[in-house]
Amino acid sequence: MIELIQFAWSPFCLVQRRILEFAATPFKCVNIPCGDRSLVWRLSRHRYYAVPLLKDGRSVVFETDEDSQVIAKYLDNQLGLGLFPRHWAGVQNLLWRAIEMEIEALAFKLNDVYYREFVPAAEQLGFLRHKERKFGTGCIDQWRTGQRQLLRDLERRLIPYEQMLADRPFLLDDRPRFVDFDLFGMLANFLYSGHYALPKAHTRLNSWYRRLATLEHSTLPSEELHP
Ligand SMILES: N[C@@H](CCC(=O)N[C@@H](CS)C(=O)NCC(=O)O)C(=O)O
Repeated sequence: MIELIQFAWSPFCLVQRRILEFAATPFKCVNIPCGDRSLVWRLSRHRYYAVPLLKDGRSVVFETDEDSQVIAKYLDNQLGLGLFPRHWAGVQNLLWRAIEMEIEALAFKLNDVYYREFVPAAEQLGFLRHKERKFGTGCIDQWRTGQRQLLRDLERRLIPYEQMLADRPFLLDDRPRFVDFDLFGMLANFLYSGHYALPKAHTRLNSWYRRLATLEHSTLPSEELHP
């Protein structure tokens, strides 16, 4: 059975988890402590320490750079999900960079404000230290103080995605592509603490999110392989 090695709240893990659920393939999430990457380190034979990492029998799959999308492409190939059709190549790359930089940068800060509610007590020191080493002393307090502005920024940065849904059910097409799952994962991270909702003004995005949250590939009409 496929195993997804993860932190439950990680935006990048939430992308892969939703893809696996969409595929309706049997899989198991293995949550590791955020301060102990030894399982990832061991499985990757000392080549990787981030999450997610995917184990599928003897295959161990992980990213090779910030933009590689190796895990999603692997799942797409194995499970035939149509997430990376040739006619959207390039466009999807540009979009996932924007999603993972501009949306993720706000989503994780807003969620981290509530880290004491979802990071196990024994891991909170390591979590805070990791964040402060990366973003500076007091960063989470600053994000808490700036919460309203971060929410306004998120609403504004989501406008193009709301616009993309004006005349089609998914961001690019009449069926979900990788960028739909990518944006979904960033927003699922934003919503993880349970303290937020998607901006009300973005009505199409709200309904897209609800649809994508439970959608299964088998319910979509079949697609020609080489359109
Ligand atoms: N581009 C990678 C990014 C993965 C990533 O940044 N994961 C975070 C957790 S959300 C991580 O483990 N970072 C390394 C660290 O925290 O030391 C992907 O798409 O999977």
